[in-house]
Amino acid sequence: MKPVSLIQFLIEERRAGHINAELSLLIEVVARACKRIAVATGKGALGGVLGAAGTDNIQGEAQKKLDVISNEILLEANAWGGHLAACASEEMEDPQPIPDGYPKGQHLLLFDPLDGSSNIDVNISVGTIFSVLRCPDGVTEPKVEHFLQPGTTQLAAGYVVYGPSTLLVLTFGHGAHEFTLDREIGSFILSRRDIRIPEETGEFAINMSNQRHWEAPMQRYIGELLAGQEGPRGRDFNMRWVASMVADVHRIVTRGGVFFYPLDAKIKSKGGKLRLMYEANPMAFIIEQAGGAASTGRERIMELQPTGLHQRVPVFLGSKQEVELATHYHHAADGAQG
Ligand code: AFP
Repeated sequence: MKPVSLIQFLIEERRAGHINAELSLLIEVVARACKRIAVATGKGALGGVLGAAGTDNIQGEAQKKLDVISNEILLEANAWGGHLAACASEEMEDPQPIPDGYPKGQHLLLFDPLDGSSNIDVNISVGTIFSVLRCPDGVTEPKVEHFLQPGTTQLAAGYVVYGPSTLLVLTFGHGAHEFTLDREIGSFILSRRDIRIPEETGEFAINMSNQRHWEAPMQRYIGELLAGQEGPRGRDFNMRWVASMVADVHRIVTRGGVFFYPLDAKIKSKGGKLRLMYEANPMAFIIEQAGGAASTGRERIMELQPTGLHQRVPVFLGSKQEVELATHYHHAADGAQG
């Protein structure tokens, strides 16, 4: 079969009526920016880009130099194309308007420019996550409130993994598709169309060091997995934790599995660890499009009405049966308490 480039794929999606020309251009621009981020991350120590930037982001987390560089690459690439009304990023407190003098479009772009950045210095996969929303009609100066749309309204979502190879996984709500960067010709090439996540799995991902801080239903669910063949599940489960969400999610969309970043006593007041608008929602959209499920343990992630640009939520996602069972344990515990 002849290789299909991202550009060809976008043209097909336009012809199928799944996207318009502006959204197609937006994805091309994001993909091009991610190629530049791949080059910057790939240089490692030789590029002088490793280590801390000496600043904190809006969440109070120390920024890596590559966090700042990746954010600038995405902002700069998207400023002038005429496809965006505004951008929002993990690295900036407020949305970034399109600079004066450039045409404005109808889309809102949210991104985590470099997810898993604490892994950069040890040469483990990191990634970019993005979500695209429509700017409400008649709004010319988008504010935070215009971004606060539930995940079900996303027009597109994707992530790029900067690993042994650079990969883009993309959805417009008509399946999830994977593209691999051909470094020699500089193009993303379709490598898997219509990804499907197996409903069942024997592999889970969670940071076990937080176990003692979890809520009772999470303790129960993971306790049963750990009990293996002798426990109520009657079989053994394997565990993986990269601590780069993009890498953990990509493993799940490749060979199945389930990922959890649940609520725990240390982060309860913040609402969770991962960010709804540019981590949980886009990943939930991709996972659902690939036949999986995504929940907070209590509600479907994509149905949450956001209350803040940098809002955090618990995240359970991946193989349907496991997400549903863990969610069921939370509902059962809530019911018993109520
Ligand atoms: P960083 O971007 O600060 O490295 O955080 C990564 C992340 O947001 C997500 O990608 C991981 O799944 C999760 O945090 C890892 O969290 P722990 O370090 O608490 O395991």
